[in-house]
Amino acid sequence: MKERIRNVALRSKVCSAEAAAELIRPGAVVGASGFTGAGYPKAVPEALAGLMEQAHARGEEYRINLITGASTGPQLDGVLAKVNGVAFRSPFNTDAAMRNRINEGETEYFDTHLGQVAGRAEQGNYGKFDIALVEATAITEEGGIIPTSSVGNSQTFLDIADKVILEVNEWQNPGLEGIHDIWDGNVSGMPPRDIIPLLTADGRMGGPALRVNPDKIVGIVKSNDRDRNAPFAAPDENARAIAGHLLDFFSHEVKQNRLPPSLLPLQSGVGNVANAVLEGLNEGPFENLVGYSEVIQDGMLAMLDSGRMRVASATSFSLSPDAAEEINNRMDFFRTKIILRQQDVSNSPGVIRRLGCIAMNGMIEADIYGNVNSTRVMGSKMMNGIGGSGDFARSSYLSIFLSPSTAKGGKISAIVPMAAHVDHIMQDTQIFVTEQGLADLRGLSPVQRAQQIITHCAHPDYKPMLQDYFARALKDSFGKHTPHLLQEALSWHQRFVETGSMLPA
Ligand code: 0RQ
Repeated sequence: MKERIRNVALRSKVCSAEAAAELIRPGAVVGASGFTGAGYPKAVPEALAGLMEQAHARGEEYRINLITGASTGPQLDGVLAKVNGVAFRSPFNTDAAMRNRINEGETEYFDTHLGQVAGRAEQGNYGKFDIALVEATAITEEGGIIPTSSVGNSQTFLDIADKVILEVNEWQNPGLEGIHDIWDGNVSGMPPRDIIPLLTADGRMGGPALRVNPDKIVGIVKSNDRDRNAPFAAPDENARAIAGHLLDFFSHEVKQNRLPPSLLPLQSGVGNVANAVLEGLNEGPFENLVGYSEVIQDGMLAMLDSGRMRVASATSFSLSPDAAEEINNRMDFFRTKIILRQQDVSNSPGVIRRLGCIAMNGMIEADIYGNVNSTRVMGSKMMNGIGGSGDFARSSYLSIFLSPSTAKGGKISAIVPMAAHVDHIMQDTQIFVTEQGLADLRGLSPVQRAQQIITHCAHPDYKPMLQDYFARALKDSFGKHTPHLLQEALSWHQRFVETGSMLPA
């Protein structure tokens, strides 16, 4: 641990996870590190869950408000959800136990554009932060905090919280030191804010460590536990078909001189389809690629390894156990090709627009006009959250949404008459790809967009139903600009809720 806690004065603050957890009082607002299952605190939340369980058994309320970078893992969201220990959660969650609490209405939840969380926290939208709880790889001689497998909002939480608890995790590779680029410009504080001087995806602007006032540190806890690192499913036929359509589209765009031969900085969401696209790119004709995204997943790692991708910038890893082991074994190689930044930098609309990213994200459903629901199943049940999809979709050079044309064994169509919730308005969506094909909606009106989406993206089981709806809407809609039959527009969702399928009996 001496190598990990190199600041001698701070060694006196080492304490047990239980002692640190006691400092997190009922009702506390806690800002924790962690993004897509990487770099979140593990030992203190588990101890805190124990305290909560005992308090709840005594009939006392012991819950916190938890704000993070993005999703965490079972040792944070999972354990706290199990004891119903979170009153309010933001901005992103993928943990199944927490999702249940959210959808039962027991935990208040608000998903937020991930690039905007730091600014909202600075503005006081979440109340006063009592505790910053941050996982560290090491503490430097000068007292700087080397983050672990994600950066997220940690710098902001360290700045604005009253007290700081650090978890120094020995499982995290010490070779992570130097991979981060922590910039001290004003990205999310009181305006006017600084211009982020990032002109290329591989630019570096700052140093390797987060800054913290040592007087605020009330506990340093040693831990030794792995990140969530969930495995990806191997790409299925649909995912491969989607990747194929997209690669053909990129080739076409290069031929038309609308994209350079090495494409533009790639943003890719998490999930199996996004990963399959990256695998496809790794075998495709494009060289010298660059990643400017929020997460580095297996597919990007493979592209860095093969040399297909030159460099990747993100705020976090999101790796399978195999890929995590790979990077741990070859950290010296990957550290020269990967940069992890604060999430208000990785997801900054200004930087995304300047670099001209290609945004590729998954979706729950799109309506015939290309309004996208990324988050709420049947309009009311939270899946994960908007994540960074909005940061990238609106500001990128190309905004692409990818999805199988059906979900749940064909009982749900991903293309519906009207989206039951809208995360991305049609002005922010350009290209849709399902296994059926690709719809290029650039420059089209709503009616023209609907014709393209229905023709190229809908599943054959649902296409005639969509054509029928659209034809009747063109005739009978109140307005003919974005035609809808209001009484029928959400009837597919209602049918699913009532019968378990969007298909008529
Ligand atoms: O659920 O696992 O229970 O079967 O959604 O769906 O098809 O595997 O696709 O992994 O790409 O996820 C929108 C959720 C898609 C994701 C979403 C069900 C489906 C399955 C997963 P099961 P797939 P993906 C960068 C960008 C928002 C955040 C974002 C997401 C599960 O892409 O969270 O983009 N996006 N961030 O069965 C009911 C439908 C459905 C449906 C899919 N129409 N109705 N269920 N599913 N479509 C990352 C970050 O921001 C951190």
